[in-house]
Amino acid sequence: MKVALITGIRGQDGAYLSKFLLEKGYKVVGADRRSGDSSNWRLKELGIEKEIEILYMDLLEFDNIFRVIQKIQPDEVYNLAAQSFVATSFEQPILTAEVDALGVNRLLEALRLLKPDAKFYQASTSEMFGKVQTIPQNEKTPFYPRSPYGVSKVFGHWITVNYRESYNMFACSGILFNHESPLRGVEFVTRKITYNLAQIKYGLRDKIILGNLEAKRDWGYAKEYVEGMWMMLQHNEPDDYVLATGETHSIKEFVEKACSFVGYEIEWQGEKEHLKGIDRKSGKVIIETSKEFYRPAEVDILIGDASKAKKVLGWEPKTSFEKLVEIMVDADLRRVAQELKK
Ligand code: NAP
Ligand code: F7E
Repeated sequence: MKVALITGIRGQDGAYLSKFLLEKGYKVVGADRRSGDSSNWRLKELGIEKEIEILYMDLLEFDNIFRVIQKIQPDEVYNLAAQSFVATSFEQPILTAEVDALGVNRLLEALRLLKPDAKFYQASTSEMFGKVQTIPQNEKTPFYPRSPYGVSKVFGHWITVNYRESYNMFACSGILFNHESPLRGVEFVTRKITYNLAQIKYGLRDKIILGNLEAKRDWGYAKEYVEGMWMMLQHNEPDDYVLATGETHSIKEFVEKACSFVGYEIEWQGEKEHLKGIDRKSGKVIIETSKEFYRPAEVDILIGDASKAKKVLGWEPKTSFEKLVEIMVDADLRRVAQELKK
């Protein structure tokens, strides 16, 4: 039985990847930093909470990482742990760098010393492209990060490449574009929209206040992206791959589509931080914007070219933008209805 260690086990991707690897017959060990929230809601929703061994491991603490690797001797390590919220990285740039940059180095160093033949996956990100230098972006596009998060992830990416080239380790960096799902944290814009819309639908809220609605993202379905992570580690050579859909949509489009699934037709009035989204039938203001949710530097557009992953790994996304929005809206309508029954 292969042993996989997943850091960030309680995050969106950690949950989907765990389920996928359990179905493949892996023993899954989850590294949990032991934060205040011990609800494990994602693992519970997927019905796998009891099938995973959870060990405490924080990417900030080298000795802790060292002991965990020594104890479990993993065959594959998926480093999904991160301070992953871009907005917070402007408030906590040093913590973000400690976890998202040096944390990767700590983990790689422990593996080099204790289990150099383990296969390693680093969760890199399209945020590294930031102020994009080409459209679309692929593995050869130069990085121009626009946040402390993006800058830290560039270090994480290059240190992964460096350990591969210096020590011949099987280390891969997956440059994943935004991937969403019903398990996405509510601080991220897609889930913020779908969850709050469901609350509006059930009369628990009046409106949603958002930031920059003009930004464009390449949004895929997280469940499919974790399969791509695993495929990278099964290939005979370690390498770096972009995973993306090749389509881009603005936040505004996401709002319009999500609203249409709950029966609202949005008409926009005003501009930028004075923009309002009004339901045509009822005349109710559903969306407002505020400077509070704008970032000091924005990533305006992302659109990925995943043709290498398709050609070499046989990976390609299957779920359309429209379907993804529908899946998320449906899940939140169900959740809010259940919350009301309690
Ligand atoms: P997520 O839901 O925010 O999960 C991140 C996890 O990292 C959380 O479980 C968190 O623990 C854990 N963590 C934070 N600080 C830690 C530390 N010091 N030590 C150990 N664990 C720590 O993120 P996700 O969406 O699943 O993304 C997974 C990874 O892919 C992240 O590295 C993210 O940066 C990267 N990524 C995500 C996307 C995307 O669109 N989702 C795209 C590209 C790359 P708690 O549960 O205790 O908070
Ligand atoms: O923002 C705009 C915001 O926070 C998307 C992480 O998984 O993907 C994610 O990072 C866009 C930005 O995701 C609100 O300004 C408008 O332009 O959902 P987000 P992100 O910053 O793209 C990448 C690939 C990662 O690697 C990250 O870990 O939406 N936006 N209004 C808003 N964003 C938020 N959060 N909240 C708003 O109210």
